[in-house]
Amino acid sequence: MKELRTQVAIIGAGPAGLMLGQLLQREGIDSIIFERRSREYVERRVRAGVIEHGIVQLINDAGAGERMQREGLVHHGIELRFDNVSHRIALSDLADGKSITVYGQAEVVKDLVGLRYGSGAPLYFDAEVTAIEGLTSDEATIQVSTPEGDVRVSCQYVAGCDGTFGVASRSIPTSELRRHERTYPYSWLGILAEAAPATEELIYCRHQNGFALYSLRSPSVSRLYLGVRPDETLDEWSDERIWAELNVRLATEEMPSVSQGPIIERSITAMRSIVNEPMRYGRLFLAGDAAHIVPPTGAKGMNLALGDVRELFSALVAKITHNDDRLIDSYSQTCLERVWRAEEFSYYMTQMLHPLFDDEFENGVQRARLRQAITSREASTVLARNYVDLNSL
Ligand code: FAS
Ligand code: PHB
Repeated sequence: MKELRTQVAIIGAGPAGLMLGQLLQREGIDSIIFERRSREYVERRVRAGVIEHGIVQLINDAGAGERMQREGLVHHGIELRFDNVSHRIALSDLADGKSITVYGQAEVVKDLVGLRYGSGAPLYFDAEVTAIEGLTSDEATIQVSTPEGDVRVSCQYVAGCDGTFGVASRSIPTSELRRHERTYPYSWLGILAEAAPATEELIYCRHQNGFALYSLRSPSVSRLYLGVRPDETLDEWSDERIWAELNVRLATEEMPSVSQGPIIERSITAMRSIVNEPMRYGRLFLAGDAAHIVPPTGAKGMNLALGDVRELFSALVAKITHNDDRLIDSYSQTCLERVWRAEEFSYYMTQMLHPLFDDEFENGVQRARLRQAITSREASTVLARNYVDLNSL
């Protein structure tokens, strides 16, 4: 069996693992990234689309923002739409001039993969981590299965950036790990379409038929979502049915229909909230979806992941370079305070915008929340500050 040694072994080449590798590399700290999927698969995966103000700064500070600055779309507001009427939330006016940038997660991943390869730092695709040992010993080891054979890696620390239900969170003894979970009674059907968006800003819509979101990726590519029942499958949704339902839910007098075009990607994603506590066990640190899941209504998934990485990077530098344990000892608690704030905001946005078909009381509460969000300056300010920069609050 091949043997490798590094300071930090990173499991997963999603935004969290790649960003951590980029930051450590710039600091001169050795790391190796292992990703079980292929490069093509990881770079093609369509997921998040909105980057918070502070996370845009992090990406730029990490030297990974050149294309994002060129191609990303800076937005200063979003729309809340219900009863076929739109209400703008002036994000920047309400949140000290801060803005969001619309730039697909797949583009962030491509940029970080390119930087990793350009630096020559090790990044292995088709390399699945199958076991993690020695987390409470003098050094940890991970086992990796690759097409060329198995690899054993000795390291000082393991960064579990392997998403939900990955080997990292499973390596924390069940006596130590507490998992908190909420599953919502709906899923999101998402499409990517070659169609110039009919809107300048994102539209979050609550319609009696269900939720809809009008987002975008570029001036010629739209990203749209429909709330659907959790048991629905893609083969129940023809292109015609998708477009017809998007038009019904999003139509207003000013925008009677969405722009249509060839659908180039489609998926259905379950809506869940998950928090794993603690986010550290010995030499193992969880970051990103390995530690938490949020329903995408608050656009927090990737932002939360990169917020964890910002914290983990500082903690590892303090320990490895200055032998200072304080930040690694407080890592889990520091992150979890921010994680629960993101869970609360995502829960608030999700509950407010997804009508229930058998609970008129809940629907009444949702409508009251929506009306407060657009009529009360205090409520819209809290929404704007959470939406535009929660990870920096
Ligand atoms: P990721 O899941 O991105 O990356 C983990 C990586 O680890 C994966 O590439 C996986 O292959 C790899 N891995 C797993 N086990 C491994 C092993 N044993 N060995 C090696 N590698 C391993 N967020 C939003 O804000 N907006 C959205 O619209 C949105 N849509 C989403 C749609 C879907 C279908 C999913 C699943 C998530 C979505 N999210 C969305 C959330 C998403 O953006 C995540 O928050 C983000 O990918 C988190 O990044 P990571 O923590 O790096 O995890
Ligand atoms: C997206 O563009 O994919 C997107 C935007 C905002 C969300 C979720 C997804 O809340």
